[in-house]
Amino acid sequence: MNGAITFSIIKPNAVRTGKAGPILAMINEAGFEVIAMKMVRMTLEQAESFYEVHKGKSFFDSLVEFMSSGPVFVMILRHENAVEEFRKLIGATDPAKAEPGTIRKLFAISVQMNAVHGSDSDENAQRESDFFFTTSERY
Ligand code: IDP
Ligand code: MG
Repeated sequence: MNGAITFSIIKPNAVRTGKAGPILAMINEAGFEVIAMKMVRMTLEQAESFYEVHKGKSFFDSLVEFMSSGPVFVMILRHENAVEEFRKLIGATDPAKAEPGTIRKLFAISVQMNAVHGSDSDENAQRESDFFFTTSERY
């Protein structure tokens, strides 16, 4: 059975340019329920740990530097088939390849600064949610 939660980050470029509100509105309109949310600025070490699956890739150092460059919104979202539905809403990693009307198509500035993160599996949705939120921070 497909899971009911996914984990998302509104990335530093989007927060910095005042796009968190419009992105949250799109998430809300698409029927996702926010069950946990906070604004955090990751340390370099936290970003390295969060993205450890990408360690060794060419873009890793630049990615973790970017992700710790300013505050982000982290959140847990509830929806039927949440991981897959949210990936559809955000669009492809590369905004040039993202479908029209997706969050990344609308708000990304580059492959790296692609405005939002969305978990790629139920297992990672759990891991990423646990990375940022205790049980009492979820509603
Ligand atoms: P995803 O966010 O769509 O799941 P991943 O392949 O998991 O994409 O990559 C994680 C993040 O790393 C991307 O969202 C993007 O910010 C960055 N990234 C991925 N591939 C590249 C690249 O080729 N150049 C620069 N940054 C990249
Ligand atoms: Mg990914």
